[in-house]
Amino acid sequence: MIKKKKFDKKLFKKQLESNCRMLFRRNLDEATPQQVYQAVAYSVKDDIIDNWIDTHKAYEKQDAKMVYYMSMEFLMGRALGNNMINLVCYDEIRECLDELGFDLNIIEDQEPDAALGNGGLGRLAACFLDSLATLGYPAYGCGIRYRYGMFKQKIVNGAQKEVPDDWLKNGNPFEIKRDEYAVEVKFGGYVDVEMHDGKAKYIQKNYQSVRAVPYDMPIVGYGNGIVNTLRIWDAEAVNNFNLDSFDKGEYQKAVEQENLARTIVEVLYPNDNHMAGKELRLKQQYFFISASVQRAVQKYKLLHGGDVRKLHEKVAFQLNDTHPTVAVAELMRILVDEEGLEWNEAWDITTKTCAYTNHTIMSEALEKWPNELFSRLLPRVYQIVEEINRRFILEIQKNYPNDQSKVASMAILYDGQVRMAHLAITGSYSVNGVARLHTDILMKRELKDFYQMQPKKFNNKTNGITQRRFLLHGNPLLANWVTSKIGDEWITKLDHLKHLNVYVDDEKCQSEFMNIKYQNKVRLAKYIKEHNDIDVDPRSLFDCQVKRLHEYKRQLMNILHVMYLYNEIKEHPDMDIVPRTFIFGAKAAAGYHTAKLTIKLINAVADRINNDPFINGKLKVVFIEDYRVSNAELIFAAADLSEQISTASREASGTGNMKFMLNGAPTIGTMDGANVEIVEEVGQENAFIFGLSAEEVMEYERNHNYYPRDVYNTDENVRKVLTQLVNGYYSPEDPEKFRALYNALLEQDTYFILKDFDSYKEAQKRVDEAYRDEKAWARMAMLQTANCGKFSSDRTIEEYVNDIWKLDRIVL
Ligand code: 26W
Repeated sequence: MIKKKKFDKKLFKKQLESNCRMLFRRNLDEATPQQVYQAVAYSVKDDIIDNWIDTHKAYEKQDAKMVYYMSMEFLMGRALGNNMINLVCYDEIRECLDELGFDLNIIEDQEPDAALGNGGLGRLAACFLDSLATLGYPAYGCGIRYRYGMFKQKIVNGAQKEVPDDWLKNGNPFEIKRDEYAVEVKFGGYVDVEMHDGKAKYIQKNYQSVRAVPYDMPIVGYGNGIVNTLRIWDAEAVNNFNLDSFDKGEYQKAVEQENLARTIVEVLYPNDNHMAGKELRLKQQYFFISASVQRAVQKYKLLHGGDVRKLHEKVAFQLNDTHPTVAVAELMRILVDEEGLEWNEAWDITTKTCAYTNHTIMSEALEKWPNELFSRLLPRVYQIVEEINRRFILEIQKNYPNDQSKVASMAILYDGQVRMAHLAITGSYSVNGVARLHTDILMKRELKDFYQMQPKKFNNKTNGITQRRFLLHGNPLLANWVTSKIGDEWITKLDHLKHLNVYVDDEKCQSEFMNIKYQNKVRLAKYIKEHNDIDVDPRSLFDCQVKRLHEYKRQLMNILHVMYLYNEIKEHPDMDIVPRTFIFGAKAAAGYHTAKLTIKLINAVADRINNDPFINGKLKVVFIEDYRVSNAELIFAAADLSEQISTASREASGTGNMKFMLNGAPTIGTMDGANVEIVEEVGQENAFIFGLSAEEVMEYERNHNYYPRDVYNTDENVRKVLTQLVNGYYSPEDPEKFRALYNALLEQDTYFILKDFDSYKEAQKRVDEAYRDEKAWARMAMLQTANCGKFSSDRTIEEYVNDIWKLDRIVL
């Protein structure tokens, strides 16, 4: 099955040498590490290109149905290592480089992460592309080629500072500009109606436009010769006008169009789960959607005799959250205005083409655009949304004749706003959540009325992750060990990991497994020493929480617990406690004050504890700067404990939880998102579960009867750590520094941190006890890896394919 091309080392070295000379006019031995990286990347691209061409030929020949995964975010990370892995020539290339005197790790470190995403949703898109290619399904990722990706995070005096991510500075060896597929995207102006043969034609006039130019990146399938495409759009100015024009109006417009092109793809919005409502963001959305949909329709017509009426038989658009939802209206516009179809027929095609995934129930993440803004920017698309809404309301009224409340809860246009989620649901044949609990909450609560009206649309697709990046590439020691025990089929069939279950009681295997963990901890300790100048003991328990900083994820609860432990050790110097290293990594949205203050608190606590000789190495706190895909791989491999402690009901799924599990770290967590299913796979007794259930949280919220002060009054530990937020214990220079955190906890505690604190503390105590029994712990760690099969994105993709997209595998 695995296609392993005979790797010709001599040829590869020649290619490498020649690429280096061609690109930099230098021989390899004179090249900088960055130049060597570039030369290696171009050589790997040489090895990809034939398969890339052949894959697309095969798609055309077989007239395959294609999914377009529409996403504002693709958090790809680095490409070189991943491409080498999937070409099944990683070891060979490493040997080549060794022989030439280069260290592949150092070469890989020259590549900037492609950080075109914020967090979970963007990384999920990247994992899905890997699985689609590996399973041999025809797919395009469609997104934006942001000039600047997710900002780089610097920690200066304990605070986050955002630095622009100039990821294209040295060029991007893997991308190919496809100027021949450029299309025009129009903004603003007004809509004129002209009559042609008794039929109204709607024409957008006096608009501004940009030229959307696609760049393609190869997505290499694992060992199967398939190469799919991530297509990201850049914006260029249309230059069919004359900048020297003496016509003032023309000149003005020319300048504006130039500006539009320059600004539109400038930067990724660094908000996670928070809608900022910026006009430029809506422009970005329409920009890449209009371009992608135009191109998909063009391509379909080219292959099908110019007739679009069976588009849905060969094309599916998967909308990654509400961000690309304007696709519903854009496809309608193309079918009705440009292809001349009747409304009903166009609507039938559209609603058989679009499918929508919901990734969050956080209300502040729901995208709603003011009608004024939407109609000014997209005048014709807005008219179409109005018509979709008008017809949808008629349908609601037909279903619920005497119930205006249903219109209020489901209409697309409401309260002066366009509700993008409602447009997505109405225009899609499938609506899915990303973990069982999340989908249940959508059906029973958030989208209850939609579910009642169209239950068949709703389905669950529990998220997954790709083992090719998060085990094979990120943890080579463990990957090799697994292969030595059960063979390498797990690389494409993660279920096979279950064969490890027979080894979990074998003491030799246990010590091999834990020895690998130890070596990965040494690797991370080295990284921490280099980047943070902190010495951490690889024999201590590595307790990790790495993810976006958000109140609902409760990094604050974690650090409050560290503060509590510190107090305990101070009070009982002989206290017997397993030495722990608490590792945090998180970016906060630039304008999210509470999140940024939490980062300051973590760093202040770290500073105090790490420099307190009294603590004697029992506690260390590390905040890893600029958490991103590339250093995440090191952290997952080295973790002993995975912190998944969101307020129950809030984390739609989580995917970091799966990455830790794969690498043998048990979870301390709430019954939220995919944690529920992780516990189901690994067993209650092999996880540290605590806290309110989703039901209980929602019950408190319904009844408004949670009073954080009650906890404060009765729990001495809580009182003590809260007081330390406002008495200067961690901020002698400014005792009031953490007042806002204190107030938020005591006045609202929206995320039930105080409520869950004691139960969290008890769960942590259970961890401490469990870790002392080395063999039992080794067993529990191995069980994580062994029972992780379900959480491969390969499984998730098979479900999308079977239930939603109905694709056929391609044979080369
Ligand atoms: C409009 C601003 C905005 C930006 C990003 C709203 C919402 C988002 C994303 C949906 C946030 C996100 O990444 N959600 C995460 O998606 C993951 C993949 O499904 C889940 O595992 C996480 O639980 C969910 O928070």
